Amino acid sequence: MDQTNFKERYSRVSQAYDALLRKPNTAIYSTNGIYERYENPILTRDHIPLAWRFDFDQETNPFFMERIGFNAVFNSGAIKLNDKYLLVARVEGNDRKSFFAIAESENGIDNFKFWERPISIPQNENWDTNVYDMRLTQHDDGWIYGVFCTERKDPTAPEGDTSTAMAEAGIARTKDLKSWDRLPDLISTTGQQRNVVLFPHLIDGKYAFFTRPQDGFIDTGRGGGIGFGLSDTIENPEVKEEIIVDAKTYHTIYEVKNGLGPAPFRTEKGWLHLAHGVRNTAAGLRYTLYMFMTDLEKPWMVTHKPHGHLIAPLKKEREGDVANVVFSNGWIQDDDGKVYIYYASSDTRMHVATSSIERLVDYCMNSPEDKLHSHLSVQTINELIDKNISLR
Ligand code: M1P
Repeated sequence: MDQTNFKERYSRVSQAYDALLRKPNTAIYSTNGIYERYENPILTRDHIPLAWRFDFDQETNPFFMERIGFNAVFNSGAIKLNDKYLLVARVEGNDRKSFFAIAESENGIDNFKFWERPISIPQNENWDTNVYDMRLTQHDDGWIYGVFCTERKDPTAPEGDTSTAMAEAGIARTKDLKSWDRLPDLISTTGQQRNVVLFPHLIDGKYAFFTRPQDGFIDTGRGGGIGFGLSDTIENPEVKEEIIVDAKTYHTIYEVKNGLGPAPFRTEKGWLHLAHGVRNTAAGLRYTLYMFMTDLEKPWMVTHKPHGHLIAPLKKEREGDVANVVFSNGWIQDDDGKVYIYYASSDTRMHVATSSIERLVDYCMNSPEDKLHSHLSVQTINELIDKNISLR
């Protein structure tokens, strides 16, 4: 076959793209009973619209070659709006620049299709070099906020150092996800911030943020874990004091660092949180997802925390640009309590797992905690065995 013929290539590439967008997704039977994984990833670089990649003009692109390449689609914020399941995906080009683009599905599990254009985020005076990992919050004030990481070269980096970067929390808001206003970046007392999430309600008349203080770009250093702080206004956001909600802790799945995922869900029993935890291994950092619950009135106070991870990278999820990573910054709750957990694997592609508020609350409230020592883990297992023996 002639691989350079414009018409043949156009037809073949278009057919494959259309087939991918129509591909159904099926739940895999869950042995843990907490959530279901699905057979296929829901969003990949192959879902990028062809009009973003190819020049359709035979005069200027006689071989129908790709003109703009895309590397990955991952860490997506999520929201249900006008009955559509929407992901604000982190799209990474071959040039390594990430930006945001919205993909829409009727059912939240398959047939995700990108909107016609990516999002154009307005720039403040200090331009972003790179943006990623947007958390969406439908706030009581009527706006939908997107809080994301804005990355710029560290101005204090010594001459010749072309890689040391600074991470801060950028903030934009919208009513329709189409036009966005940019607010100033969040100011905090710590050097850098990533994984910042806006809480949906005011607390004592102030905007409340979950933060992740860090004193280096990769290394959180003295930043102790998932933090929390209040800002008087959202137009000039500044958190003057941060308390640690969930500390990084020796010999846990969040020993090196952790960070909140999406904005938490309110339930009758407390706030449900999804977060990522990072530990180090001989093969590099391993990112897994875990959950905890906080007090309804004091969302900065942890009330329940199951041991270990909820979702860890499995099989093909382990492969990708940054191997052995699962990361989530988006989930959706339906009116009937069904929960769609959107997670990325290995900084490469997006997946969905489904559960329910009822099941996740049960999981958080009734799973044993990490008691931080092997012999106590054995004791916990023996307690369950004893109970089961007594039922015989
Ligand atoms: O590469 C894994 C993840 O690393 C960062 O997360 P954290 O700040 O917790 O280390 C982010 O760059 C994230 O986008 C990425 O998926």
